[in-house]
Amino acid sequence: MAIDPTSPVPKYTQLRDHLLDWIVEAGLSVDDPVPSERELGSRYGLSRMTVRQTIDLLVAEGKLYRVPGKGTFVARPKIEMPLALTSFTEDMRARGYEPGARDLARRIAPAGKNTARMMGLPPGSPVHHIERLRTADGEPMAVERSYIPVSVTPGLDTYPLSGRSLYSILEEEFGILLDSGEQTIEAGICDPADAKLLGLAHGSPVLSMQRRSFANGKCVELALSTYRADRYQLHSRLDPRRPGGT
Ligand code: 16G
Repeated sequence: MAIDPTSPVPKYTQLRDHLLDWIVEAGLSVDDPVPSERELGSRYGLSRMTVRQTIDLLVAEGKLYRVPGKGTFVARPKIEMPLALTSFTEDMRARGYEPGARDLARRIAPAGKNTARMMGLPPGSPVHHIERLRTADGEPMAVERSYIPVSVTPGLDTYPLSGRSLYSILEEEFGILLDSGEQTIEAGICDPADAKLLGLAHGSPVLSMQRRSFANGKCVELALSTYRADRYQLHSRLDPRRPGGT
């Protein structure tokens, strides 16, 4: 396997593809070390800078991770984001992780114009703002910012959320069963504050989610969330093509 210097494909991209193939061929599994940058440089006849660029890319993609002073290792496969109205707690438990939440902020404030419009509320209606850092086995995975109308959940601010699922409180304490929802997912760059919370390098890629959840036609939650792009990916089944392609 060699790098083709005449190819229009940049050398660091060629090395990325070689390395990914090699990891499979060599039968490496999660947490196994990959060769050092120096070794890869001499193996492929590439400069240390090019090798570093490739490793940086694979780390940002969530395929490898670095441990300072120890080396670079094969990362766990990404979590497939469910395209369903599941709660973080349910989803993590179903995958065998222990879900967690750290309260970052909680307050009641009047809904701004945009929030009110998106939630179908009169502007200025009181809404709960709930900001949480979500963790799986203690590892930060996402920052979630939820807006919930006080009118449907009076007193929600008195329930601790650290050890409890928000959706189960809605169900058990307020009798609210979310029955429909919609979600927009965009690629984004982590802002410095969220990067710190999520343990990411500045400028790391993230998935920005905007979810509206409804019960009986009423919007109960507007959630603006930042998920680590190195730990999450989207997967969806595709509808079959219709004859004629329309
Ligand atoms: C999911 C939802 C979030 C909701 C949370 C409740 C997204 C992408 N996800 O993470 O809106 O607040 O579940 O989880 O928006 P909980 O019941 O574990 O607190």
